[in-house]
Amino acid sequence: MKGRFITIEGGEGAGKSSNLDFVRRYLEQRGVELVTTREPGGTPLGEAIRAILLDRRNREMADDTELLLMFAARAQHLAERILPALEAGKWVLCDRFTDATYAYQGGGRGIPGERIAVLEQWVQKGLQPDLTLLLDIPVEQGLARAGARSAPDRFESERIAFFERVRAAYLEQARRFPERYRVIDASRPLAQVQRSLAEVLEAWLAER
Ligand code: Z5A
Repeated sequence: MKGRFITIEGGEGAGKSSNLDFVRRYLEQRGVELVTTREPGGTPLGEAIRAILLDRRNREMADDTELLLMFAARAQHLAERILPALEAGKWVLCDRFTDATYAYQGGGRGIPGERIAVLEQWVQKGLQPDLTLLLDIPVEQGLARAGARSAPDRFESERIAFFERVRAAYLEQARRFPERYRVIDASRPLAQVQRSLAEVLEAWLAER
């Protein structure tokens, strides 16, 4: 497998969408052939699963159902888009991946990490991102940013304590995997966040 796999993670209002395009342009300007995608979603089937997951009417969804749907969408995404792209030598830039499962279903919902790890191994067969950019922001600041947008989906309707656990779980993942994680302080103005992203990417590319 020749391509590289980069993921962008963060809690509510961290600015993933705002920064994904910046990262995409940064890499393309350096001649990288890139596939940009997202989770849950990224394929027609995955996007249909995403709609079920985000629909506020599905408030009775059991935690295990949510977890299994995340990995069902991921299995399709890997088979249909991510693995073929990497095998063709393209790079993949993905808005959220399995670290989000450890953060939201693990930290947020309280599902034990060992159970998530079983599905991770089953579905990914050892594949991990080469680089994970974590946009970290205090929960209240992120929620204030996100609150300025459209009506909240099923996740966005959660309470502050849920998002505090999500943030803590992300930071714990970053501590567990320092070799692939880069934590960026996303509480600063966008131009400063993007300056940090450029520095991180420049250093990371220089190590390759
Ligand atoms: N989920 C899960 O539970 N388990 C999993 O395994 C996976 C996902 C893969 C959908 O994902 C949900 O799926 C997500 C977790 C769950 N639930 N939530 N919440 P998503 O990626 O679509 O969800 P999202 O968090 O809503 O992503 P987003 O739309 O990309 O939002 P964002 O990170 O907050 O980014 P943003 O839209 O760029 O920024 C928010 C606002 O802040 C916007 O008005 C910007 O203009 C502003 N902004 C951004 N950066 C700045 C700075 N630096 N300064 C000032 N203002 C800023």
